[in-house]
Parts: sequence; C-alpha cells; structure tokens
Amino acid sequence: MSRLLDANYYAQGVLNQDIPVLARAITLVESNKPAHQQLAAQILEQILPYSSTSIRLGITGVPGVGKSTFIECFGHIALQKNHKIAVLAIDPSSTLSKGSILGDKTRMEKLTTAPHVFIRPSPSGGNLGGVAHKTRETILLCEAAGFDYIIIETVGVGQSETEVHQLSDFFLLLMLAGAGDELQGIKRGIMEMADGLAITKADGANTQKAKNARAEYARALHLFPPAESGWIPEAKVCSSTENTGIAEVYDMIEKYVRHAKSNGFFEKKRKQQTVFWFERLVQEKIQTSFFSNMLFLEKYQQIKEQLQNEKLSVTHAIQMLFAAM
Ligand SMILES: Nc1nc2c(ncn2[C@@H]2O[C@H](COP(=O)(O)OP(=O)(O)O)[C@@H](O)[C@H]2O)c(=O)[nH]1
Ligand SMILES: [Mg+2]
Repeated sequence: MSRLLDANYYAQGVLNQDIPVLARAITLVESNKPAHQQLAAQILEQILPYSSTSIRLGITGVPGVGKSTFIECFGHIALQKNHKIAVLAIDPSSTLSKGSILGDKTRMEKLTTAPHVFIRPSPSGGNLGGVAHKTRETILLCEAAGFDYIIIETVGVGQSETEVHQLSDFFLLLMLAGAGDELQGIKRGIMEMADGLAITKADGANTQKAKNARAEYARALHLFPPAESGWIPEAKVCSSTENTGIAEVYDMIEKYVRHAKSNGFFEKKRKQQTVFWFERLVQEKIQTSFFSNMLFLEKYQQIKEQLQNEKLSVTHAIQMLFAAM
C-alpha cells in the first residue's frame, strides 16, 4: 500500500460493497504498523453502526476432518437461501497455513468463483488472541459490506477453539467417526462449547460407523449441564462428497438462531463477546507495555535466574518483581 487514503474513503467503499476496497480495509486491520492500525480503527468506528444482521458460524475440528469441503457444500445451501457469504480462515501457524490455504482453495473451488462469496485467509503467525481479534474486526467489515453469513474456519488445535467460540453465534464441531473410541479424541471442554456437532464423511463403508458415532455423541451431549441459551446441542451426520446431511446442519443452525433470537440470548451473547474481546485486549496491552519497559525486563530476567538457581520461591519472586516497579 503506497499511499494511505482517508478513513472516509474506505468506510464508504465498504458500505458501497466495493470488494477491492473491503479487501484493502481488511489488510489495514491485519497490519501491525501503527499508522495502519490507527486508520483501521477510524474505519471501524465509521462502519460499526452499519453492521448488518448476520449469522456468524464458527467451524472447528481436527485437520483433515473435512471443514473446507463442508464449507464448499454448506456455502451453496446458504447461497440458495439468498445469503451473501464470507469465509474467513484462522490459522495461527504460518508453516501450516501455506499448505492449508492452498488446499482450502482447491476444496472450495466452486465457492471461490461464485458471486456473493468472499473468501479470506487470516494472517498467520503471532499470538492467537491477536489473530482472532483481527478476524473479529474483519467480520465487522464484511458485515458492513453486506455479507450476512460469516463462516469462520479454524484449525482444531489448542486454544483456537475458545477464540473462535468467542467470535461465533453458532459453534459447530466437526468430527470423524473413530473406531470405538469416539469420545477420546476430543477434549470435553470443546464439546461443551459446541452448539452442534456433525460427523463428517458419512459415506461408503463409513456410513454406519458415522451413524453409530452420532448416537454416541448425542448421548454425551445430553450429559452436559443445560446451556444458558436453553438450547440442547444436536448431533448430525453428513457427507460433503455426496452432499447428504448438510442441509440438516443448515436447518439446525436456523432453528438455533430462531430459538436464541426469540429468548434474547443471541443479542446477549454478542454483547458478552464484545466485553470478552475488550478484556482480552486490555490484558494483552498491559502485558506488552510491561515487557517493553527495559527496567522491568531486566529485573524480570534477574529474578528468573535467581528462581532457576532455587534461591527464591515463586511467590517471593513475584513480590520482588512488582516491588521493584
Ligand atoms: N469420503 C469423504 N471424504 C471427504 C469428505 N469431506 C472431505 N473429505 C476429504 O478429506 C480430506 C480433508 O478435507 P478438508 O476439507 O481439507 O479438511 P479440513 O482440513 O478440515 O479443512 C480431503 O481429502 C477431502 O477430499 C466427505 O464428506 N467424504
Ligand atoms: Mg481446511
């Protein structure tokens, strides 16, 4: 980007659904340069009142479970229902993302070329909370540009589920049918976050195995304490290669949205998410400002060495560090 235009230009472009301008505004949001961040903040300020009513669908599952292929099928259903779709992929690891973005593009071949579809991989590298926060701002830009079905794909590793959960209205967990050890492959915490679950690749020799897994997961979901939303998560089976079961997943999400809107939970959750990101960024900011202070850093290293030499207790070390500030 050689020259920075003003925030007004970007905000108007986004609101006029000018896709190249949208893409450039997202690049500003993703940039770590202070001038870009400042401009991005001004753009967001301007577009915020215009964010449309949308559905934000987070999709997680282990690499290879079939997320991208699922989105290809699912996207076409949403298109038929006259939605405009944005697909955002969160991949915190740069080495992984090179391969997966390439792979995802071929899996989403038809969707990539469809009108009313915007596909964008998220920046790779860096702290996951930061990446997800940028994705959050990207969502707001896409919504202001008229995209009303936002699909967020994440690699199913570590904390990314928690982050994406905090970006989604509906959090969908995709799973493979295992060989009898269905409940072992996935952490309980992740299942507890899911609003719905789908066993993928329910085709060919795998069909019956998938149905068995579905029944088992449905039972497991019922064992969780009732969610604040009053919604009971459902388990489905689907095949993206045969295009079966995907419409059922779509209907489940619609049903959820109707339910959560009618009891006010939909709005409430979004507000809670905004507060979550605020708190999270304040923490990050405090952390970076402490660690960019040379005096603090020096003291921190010193105390860490003493700690390693077992000359201090952890509690004492913390007291010393902050007393020095
Ligand atoms: N048999 C079968 N294979 C599938 C299905 N969906 C995806 N795959 C295959 O599984 C592999 C991983 O799919 P991909 O969508 O890239 O998974 P992701 O890593 O979760 O995004 C690819 O080789 C797909 O062709 C399905 O419904 N049935
Ligand atoms: Mg993928």
